[in-house]
Amino acid sequence: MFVYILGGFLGSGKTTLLMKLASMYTKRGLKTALLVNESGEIGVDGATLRAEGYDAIELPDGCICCSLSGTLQTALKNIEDDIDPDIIIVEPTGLALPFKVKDLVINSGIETEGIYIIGITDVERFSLLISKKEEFIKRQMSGADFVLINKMDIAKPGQIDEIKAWFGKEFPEKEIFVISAKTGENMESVYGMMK
Ligand SMILES: Nc1nc2c(ncn2[C@@H]2O[C@H](COP(=O)(O)OP(=O)(O)OP(=O)(O)O)[C@@H](O)[C@H]2O)c(=O)[nH]1
Ligand SMILES: [Mg+2]
Repeated sequence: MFVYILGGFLGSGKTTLLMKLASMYTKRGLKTALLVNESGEIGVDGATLRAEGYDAIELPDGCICCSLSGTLQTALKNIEDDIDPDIIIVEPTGLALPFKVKDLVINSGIETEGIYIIGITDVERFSLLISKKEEFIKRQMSGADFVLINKMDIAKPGQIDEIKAWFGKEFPEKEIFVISAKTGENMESVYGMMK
């Protein structure tokens, strides 16, 4: 079983990406379970995902990297026991720190073959976010195994280069993919990174 954690700020496109990845894995014939931690705003909830035919578990309000850590670990155990999927995709809230979520997965007692963090950022609000919350974004992206710059379909000239430059300075070792989770543009390169 492989676990993927989608780490990215509010509205960066985690749920949109989650749906694309789930569909890709289903096409590959792999059993996929989705674990979402909705923050109580608009968004795709567990019921919607189940209606799409996915095994989806929704965790209630609160953050899985802090107040709901026990709930997360119980949910992972239940997924292993009841669903026994090939892949688990976890979407924490946009305020979660993915490396904390990863530690919780490691300590949950489930047996995994690998746990990966996908960092996701979007062209729409990157500048604003960095001007206001740069330290948080650094911590949020710090554990990412690779990074997606999402919403390329609405990028203005220079925006993608600006984000690449920031990552190049802060995290020169991280591989970056420029994608649109919405239109599917360049998603093949992301699928290529996934087990
Ligand atoms: N243009 C464009 N819009 C996108 C893309 N990906 C996501 N969106 C839109 O951005 C908004 C937020 O996307 P979500 O997938 O819900 O983002 P999220 O990270 O799950 O948001 P939270 O769970 O609320 O933190 C939605 O209106 C999406 O349709 C993209 O590639 N291009
Ligand atoms: Mg979401």
